Amino acid sequence: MPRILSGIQPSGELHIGNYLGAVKNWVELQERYESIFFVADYHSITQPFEPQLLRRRRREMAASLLAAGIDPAKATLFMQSDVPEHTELTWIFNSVTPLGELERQTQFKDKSQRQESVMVGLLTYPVLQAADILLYRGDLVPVGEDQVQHLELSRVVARRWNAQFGGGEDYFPEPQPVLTPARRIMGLDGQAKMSKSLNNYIGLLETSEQIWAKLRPAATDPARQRRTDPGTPEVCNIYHLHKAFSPPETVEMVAVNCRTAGWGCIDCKKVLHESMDRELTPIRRRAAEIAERPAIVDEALAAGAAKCRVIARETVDHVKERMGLA
Ligand code: AQP
Repeated sequence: MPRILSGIQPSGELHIGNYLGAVKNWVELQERYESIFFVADYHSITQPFEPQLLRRRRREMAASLLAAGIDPAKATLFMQSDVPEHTELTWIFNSVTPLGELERQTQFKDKSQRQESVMVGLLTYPVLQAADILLYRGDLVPVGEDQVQHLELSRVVARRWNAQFGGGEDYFPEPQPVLTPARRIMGLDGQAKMSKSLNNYIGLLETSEQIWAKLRPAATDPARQRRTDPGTPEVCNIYHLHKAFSPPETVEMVAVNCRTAGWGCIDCKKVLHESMDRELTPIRRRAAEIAERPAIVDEALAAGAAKCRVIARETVDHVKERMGLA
């Protein structure tokens, strides 16, 4: 059975961009693939962070993934730093990763611009990501569009290591991305990608009231200055959220009512809010159940780490052997 693998940073709360772009897909794919998912806590220290907050967010992210539908009976869930082989293989992969490839990564360029002093970890972030995937010799990686370039780097690393040390064998498969139709959800400002570290997101576990308070002022088609102005659904972020949350007949209705100014933007947002509530209410309910029984999270993470450590050690031992390090 092909193996899928993906992770998410505990750099903030799980938002609907992460959910629609990646996590919802994980939940579907766990039915059909051997699935490994992890909370990428080592990745999250590549940007400024507070230890107390990180400690809380790591747990919250694991709990949110379980609430979103990751089922420990079907998939393996673990905390990245519980499996030390991730950093061990990263160091090894540093020796087959061209510096120029890292400097070209769009995410590095974006995030380094937002920081006064840039740490090496931000540059080598994709090498850790290559190690995350290749440790488990993952075939498919369900991610949002923003991660596609990083995944290309994982393929470069796999190819280079295989060529230099594989002994004629492609030990590491070249992982392929799996994208959802909602591959890039924009933030509520309609300007930048929805992001944990920008204040432009709707948290997956926010209450219905909190979501409405964010949806109400959210950016729409700027051409609709007045209620009677017709709009272009394709340029409106709210329309794209409808495509992710509303049934096809509603999406159709939204498009017609936007083009004809049949609805105002608030009418359209009210319908979206109902659709979101339909999908998110069961997730909020599960989150509340998990909060009552925190052992669910501990048990899932402990079992996941124990299983992954065995696979990861085997890979690193093989790699060290091939490279003359053992
Ligand atoms: N806006 C988005 N639309 C679609 N998919 C998205 N993803 C993130 N934002 C969007 C996907 O979610 C998964 C987990 O993301 P991550 O935590 O590894 O890192 P990220 O892409 O950097 O996510 P954020 O929310 O933007 O976090 P910060 O602000 O900390 O950088 C990935 O599969 C990602 O593609």
